[in-house]
Amino acid sequence: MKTMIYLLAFAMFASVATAQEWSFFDALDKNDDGKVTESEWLARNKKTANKKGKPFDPVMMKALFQGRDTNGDGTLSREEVENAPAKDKKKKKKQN
Ligand SMILES: [Ca+2]
Ligand SMILES: [Ca+2]
Repeated sequence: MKTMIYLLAFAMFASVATAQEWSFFDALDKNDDGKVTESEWLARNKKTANKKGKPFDPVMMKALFQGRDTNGDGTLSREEVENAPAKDKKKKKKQN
């Protein structure tokens, strides 16, 4: 069940991320302290959703945040942010 939510969130997120060439981590890390807190994460995703006129689902976004927080410290490092969909993104780029 949790996996399904994550996959759904991932699919939604991936479509947003692929359109962006700039550093997603830098966009998320508003206060530049080198880590993305849950509130930074939610704020950014909410902004993106609003911009695109899409509904913002904080529960889904929280699940996505937790899915990325691989070491479970409650914040996302640059590595954690860039590892999940970025890998996928590079693969797709190579094929094109
Ligand atoms: Ca931060
Ligand atoms: Ca972490």
